[in-house]
Amino acid sequence: INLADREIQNRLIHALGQACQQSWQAAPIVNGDILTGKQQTRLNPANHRDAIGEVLLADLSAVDRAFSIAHSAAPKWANNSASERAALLERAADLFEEKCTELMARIMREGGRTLHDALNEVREAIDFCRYYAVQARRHFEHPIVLPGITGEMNQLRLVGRGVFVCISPWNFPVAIFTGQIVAALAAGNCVIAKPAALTSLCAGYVVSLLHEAGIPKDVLHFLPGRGDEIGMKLVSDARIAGVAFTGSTSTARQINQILAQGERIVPLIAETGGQNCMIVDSSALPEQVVKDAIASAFNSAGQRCSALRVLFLQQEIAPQILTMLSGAMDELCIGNPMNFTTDIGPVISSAACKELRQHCDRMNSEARQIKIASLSQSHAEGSYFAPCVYEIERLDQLKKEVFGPVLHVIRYQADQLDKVVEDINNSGYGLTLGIHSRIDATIDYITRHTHCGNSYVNRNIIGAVVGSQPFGGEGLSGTGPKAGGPHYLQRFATERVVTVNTTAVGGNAALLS
Ligand code: UN1
Repeated sequence: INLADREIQNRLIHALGQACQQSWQAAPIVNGDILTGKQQTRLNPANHRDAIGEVLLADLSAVDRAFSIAHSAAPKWANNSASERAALLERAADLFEEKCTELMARIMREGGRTLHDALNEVREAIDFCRYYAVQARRHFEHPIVLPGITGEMNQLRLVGRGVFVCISPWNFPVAIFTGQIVAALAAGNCVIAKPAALTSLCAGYVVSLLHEAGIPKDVLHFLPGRGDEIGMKLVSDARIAGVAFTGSTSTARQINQILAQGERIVPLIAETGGQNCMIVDSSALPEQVVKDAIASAFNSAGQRCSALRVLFLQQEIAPQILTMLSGAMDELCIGNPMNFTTDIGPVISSAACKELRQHCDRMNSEARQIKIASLSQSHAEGSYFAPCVYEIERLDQLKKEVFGPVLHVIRYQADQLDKVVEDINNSGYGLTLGIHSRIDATIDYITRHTHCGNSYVNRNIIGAVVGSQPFGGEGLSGTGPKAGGPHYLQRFATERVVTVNTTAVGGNAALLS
């Protein structure tokens, strides 16, 4: 879809307008049965008054039911051929394409994401389906034959582990939710999906499309609810075979602790927060820096774990960059996410606004405010938060990840680059990093010495592309492996080696052929 094309814009507006007329519902689904539960109304974060649908929260008893059905379904699903599972994922991708505007409408109205973000997000979900389908065929369809001594044959097989619990965030309510589930399914696992409470309408629709694509009802279950209730009960269950989690570092820690209790030893695949920095030296191109810093810090209202939080500017170039940055921020269009011209929509909730305000109050007393974008009266009714920039002195003034459109700037002297690198590493996070420089030796030094999962040189630091830029961090930013990368599915599987003595009486040479 080319959004610059007028004709396409008109068709999209029409389709979105129709999709937005509806009131949506999401309910727990176990074995295809739609369950009831406590009802919660979802309001549009762009105005806080538009009731966009109802979510029925899963009862705790649904957890046991989902586990027992998924557990029974697991052996058959794991023994299906990988290409059969891949074909279902490809059918799901086709359905997502067909239902693109319905998905976008939910992402915009429930998640407050802009039209451009919503379209990119649907594309990303489709990419995950197609990419993991290819990876499943490549790594799971045919066992690897390994060398051995004469008279023996060895075969390595990748097999689904059992029941995976997928717990997803609200900031990519369709793409990350879909990506986790389809990876676990492609690797041969059954799935119980727990969406973010704030974006369960998006998630419920995704599950209905996956079922429609042919994912068996006993293989994929859906339990909307609170993390500290349903989420905790799910990860406490003895039948769990693994967890895929994207969200905050503190929740990942909590999940780890719960998993460590009891008899189980199961993997946690966690993608968590970041304290992402961009280092700009005096050889950088100012126009490019400003464009990339703005996109990285403020796109999606800064609500990406990949977003830029701290801009390190070499002293010589700092005044010019800050003047240009401030001017460029005057051009940002903050407003209704449904409009084509909107750059920045609301943040997810008024609670998120409040937390950001608290951070800015602290910054107002201990840092220098460089810029704050202006909001108008029309923003008052939604959870809009004005993008802003503060100059601070040290990275450790930021105690934790600030999940919104707040950018921090730190100046450094030319001879302090190694100290900058050391400080970034000392934050403990290691997700994304930006470098703006035209000096190869500087780029090489930084990329070799920083512990970051994804480094971007002379460009923005968001929007990792499935298959090209596998995404995920290290340290406090996550366990890896990288989503959308060639090693992701393997982590959802267990490896089994079968060795056969082919010279034994009765010879079993055919067994592994
Ligand atoms: C997240 O915000 O949780 O690179 C992940 C990006 C996205 C991933 C963000 N593909 O911005």
